[in-house]
Amino acid sequence: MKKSLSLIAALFGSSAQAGTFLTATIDGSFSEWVGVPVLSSDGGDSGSVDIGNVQIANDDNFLYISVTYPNTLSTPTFISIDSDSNTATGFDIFSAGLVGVEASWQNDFPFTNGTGVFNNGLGMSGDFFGSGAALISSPGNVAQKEWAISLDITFNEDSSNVFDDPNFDILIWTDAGGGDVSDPISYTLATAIPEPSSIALLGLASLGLMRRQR
Ligand SMILES: [Ca+2]
Ligand SMILES: [Ca+2]
Ligand SMILES: [Ca+2]
Repeated sequence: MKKSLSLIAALFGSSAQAGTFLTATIDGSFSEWVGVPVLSSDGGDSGSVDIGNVQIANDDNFLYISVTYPNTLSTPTFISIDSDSNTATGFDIFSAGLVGVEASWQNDFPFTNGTGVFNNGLGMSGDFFGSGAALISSPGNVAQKEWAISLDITFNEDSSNVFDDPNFDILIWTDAGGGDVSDPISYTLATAIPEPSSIALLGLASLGLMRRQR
């Protein structure tokens, strides 16, 4: 009985703490983002590109990111991922001590970072275009953008998967003007929440298990 109860607790516990399971369409229309938690809110900086609200979601195949830009200036936008959530490895953006990133995108263009090296030239492999490029809704200056990044991409350096660890940190930033950064965002890849019917089945299965153990 203890076993079946802890299994149920683990299933519900993990879905509550993880990110948002959602399939976004990279089309410059943002209705799917309504209701997705805002993980960093930093609008209101004057001057150049102002990183506003950042939302993140994923499905089984892609990581999705949405960023708003209150003054519609939005290029360039950089996405950087600290794949091991360790500030001591990878590159420290703006030497701010917020992240130590290993994988980055300038708008949609992919590149990799080494420890103390902004671009180590080794790159990534996988979707899109075989180079780990991101799919972006618009390259120009707009009030909101969305991205898709494949969860299958690998580092050329050692063929390891960028998203081997489902827990990682993300920084959205720009070097335009005086520069702007989001908060460092810790994200955990979400897994599909069981359908009500499968939850009911799970309940029945654990009832059966409890009976058998009596
Ligand atoms: Ca969309
Ligand atoms: Ca900002
Ligand atoms: Ca790191």
